[in-house]
Amino acid sequence: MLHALLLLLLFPLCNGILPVQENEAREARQLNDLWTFVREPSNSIGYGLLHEWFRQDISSFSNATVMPVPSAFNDLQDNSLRDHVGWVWYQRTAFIPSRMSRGRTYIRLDSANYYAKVYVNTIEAGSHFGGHLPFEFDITQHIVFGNENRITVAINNTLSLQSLPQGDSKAIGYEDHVYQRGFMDFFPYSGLLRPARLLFLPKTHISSQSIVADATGTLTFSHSVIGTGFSKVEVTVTDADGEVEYTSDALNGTTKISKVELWWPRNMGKAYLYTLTVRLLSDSSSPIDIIRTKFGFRSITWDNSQILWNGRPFHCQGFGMHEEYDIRGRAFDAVMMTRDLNLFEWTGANCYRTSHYPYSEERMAENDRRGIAVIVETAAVAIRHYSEEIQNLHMDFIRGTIERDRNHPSVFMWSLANEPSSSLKEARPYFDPLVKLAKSLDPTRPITVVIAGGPTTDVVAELLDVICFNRYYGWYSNIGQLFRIEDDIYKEITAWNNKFSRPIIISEYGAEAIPGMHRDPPFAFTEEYQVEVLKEHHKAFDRLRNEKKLAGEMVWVFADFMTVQDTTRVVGNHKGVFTRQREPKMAAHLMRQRYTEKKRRRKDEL
Ligand code: BDP
Repeated sequence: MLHALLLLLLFPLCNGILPVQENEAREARQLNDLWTFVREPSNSIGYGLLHEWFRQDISSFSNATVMPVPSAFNDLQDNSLRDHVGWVWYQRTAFIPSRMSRGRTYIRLDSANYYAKVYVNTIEAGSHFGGHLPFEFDITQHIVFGNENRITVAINNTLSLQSLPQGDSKAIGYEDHVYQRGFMDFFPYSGLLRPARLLFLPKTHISSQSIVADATGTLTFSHSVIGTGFSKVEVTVTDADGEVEYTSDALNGTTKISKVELWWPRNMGKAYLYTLTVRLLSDSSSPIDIIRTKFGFRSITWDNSQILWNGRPFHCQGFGMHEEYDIRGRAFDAVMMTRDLNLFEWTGANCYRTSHYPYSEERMAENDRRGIAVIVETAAVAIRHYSEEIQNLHMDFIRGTIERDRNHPSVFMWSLANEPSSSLKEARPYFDPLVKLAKSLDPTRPITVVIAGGPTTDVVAELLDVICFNRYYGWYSNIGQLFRIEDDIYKEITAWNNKFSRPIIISEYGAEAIPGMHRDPPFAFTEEYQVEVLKEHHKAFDRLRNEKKLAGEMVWVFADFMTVQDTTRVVGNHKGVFTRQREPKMAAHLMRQRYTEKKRRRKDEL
């Protein structure tokens, strides 16, 4: 009994979704192509549900068209589709061979914004609330093997705006247009935004995995399994050359690897990855299931002013971002992701924040491979009203985010929200349990919230390991007054330092620059003005960094992005140092110069 309790303490129940794998035991079938698409009228009462459209071939409807998956649907047709709020229906068929009946079939959607109901043939397989996170349903029972099967996904993008922690809930939900928005500016792209797949898994299979590997070489792993049809387990750790470093016959375990190669962020060292292979075997040692996961050994710690990566000061220099592009909106696109990350490396940056939602799983794997340090942010932007309902949803999002991304060595911090009203007294009892939940799910990483209060008013800062905030000196405050910026930002960060002894990251600063707009002397909205605003901040940052008062700096924003229509936005937000098409503005060259320059680094930093 005591032994079981000890094991439970060491290896808390392992929940969460596994990344998709194709190997000896697992198959995955892409459902990425053109799906039949039918839109209901904006804010309809849900005709499709009332009339059970999932029972019908909706391609025969007079307004049926097609929609690529993955893609946002908004920018592919007209303005009523662009601004649609309410139900849309996706449908396609998939032939599922008879041999698949030997195992279990799942449908996995990597992201559906925001509420999705999934039907297989005439049966509801499940529903999911909240975008930007994957979900899967076991559909084995609903399938006719050796036959075409109809898959229908009904998506509603209203509900997120009604009650998710995203924007001003009440004001939004009953409006019939995306013009009515919350307090975030990014366009609410909707649809099946990331890959859709059928997974063919063995009847008995591994369903969840947790890996904690630190700079001492200590590795702790745990797994959950669905089904009991296995007799033996084989766990192997191999290094990057395939040399076996460790083996075990248990699903949960802890060990120490000697002479471990550590995982370092770009500019600090090599992003060294090991592979953990887990096999479930039968009595006769034939493989039943197998998964392989790349992971890295590293420790994130922090003191009263700095974040330490494997014990060494890590100064985060990077960007806030959006994972979005022309035409496809916030959909996953391997071409755009590669361009983004290559450009990111070109600037010499070492970290970014997944503002303001978890990014694609493909990108998370690339961060590990490229050595890009990442703050992963939960989809919780600009919460203005605190309620238990929102808090519960927010907890689900935190769980989903941490359970999806916890095994990535590149993730060094969880951001639980962006710019909530953190000076309201209700913010404290709201965030307190969220921080505790995040800590219980992952005691190894610092927790932050990108807070919106000032050093004297904020009630959430006290709960956090690292303080992050966004400031727009020279833009939203005192536009045009470049001469004030250095002093203003220096004084504010010093005030935060004096009040809270902990690392501080300025998670957004910047100014709009309409690409190609120039003026000398610099004038707001020109590329010159953007450069000057950034430079003035850098003067203060260099002083603060030398005084050990600043742990990181992130420009808002990596690239221009689409927003809703607004008097303050000229076809989108133009604070990007790259254009939306990922061409450099003057500011990109400035950032490249800054982030690649070595001489500014303090002696004790790498
Ligand atoms: C910040 C938000 C960010 C906005 C930015 C801006 O965190 O999402 O895009 O302001 O106004 O407050 O450019």
